[in-house]
Amino acid sequence: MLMKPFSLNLNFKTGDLLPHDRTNIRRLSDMKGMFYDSKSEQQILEKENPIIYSFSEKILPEENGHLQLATTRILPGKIGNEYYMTKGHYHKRPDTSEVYLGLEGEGWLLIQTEKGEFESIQIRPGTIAYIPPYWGHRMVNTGSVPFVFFAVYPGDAGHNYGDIERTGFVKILVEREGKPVLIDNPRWKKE
Ligand code: S6P
Ligand code: ZN
Repeated sequence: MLMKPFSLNLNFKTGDLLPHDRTNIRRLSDMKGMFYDSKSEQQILEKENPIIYSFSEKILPEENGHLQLATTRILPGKIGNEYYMTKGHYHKRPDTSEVYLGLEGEGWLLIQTEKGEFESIQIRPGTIAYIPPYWGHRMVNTGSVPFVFFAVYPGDAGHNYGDIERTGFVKILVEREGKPVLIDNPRWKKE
């Protein structure tokens, strides 16, 4: 069936995408074990369960030829000295790419292959980052305000979180003397 063209409204400051079909909220309890300082994680969870990020999606057919549209808002904050971040994922169809556009706040895109090749790209409002096929991706908020970005990716890309949950990322972003620094992830293991 032929789909009718449509338009949406994207608020560059807040990331609100209107109309959207689904908003997902990820709290610290949804990311157990993903921040390296498990002691801080536990101490925080005993008192509260903070929202780390939320993302809103326009649901489109999960088919080759279509595109998916989403905005993400990562709150400012840290667990221990590691900045709030997305879980990160590979695509279920690994030969699919993605485009990120920074809208508000600042952060870093961490990207890696399954074999452990690693790159990072600083994202500011107006930065477009191209994530080629086969690279896992995670965004990190290193600023003091919400970090908001827009994503476009193939309709049938899907998400594979399992590999990242098992291995984490090669490097993690932590605050040292008030500045973001990339350090080796002590938990990184090759498959
Ligand atoms: C989807 C795209 C984003 C993320 C969102 C949340 O391919 O990369 O919409 O889904 O930023 O991150 P994550 O890693 O929890 O899916
Ligand atoms: Zn993706």
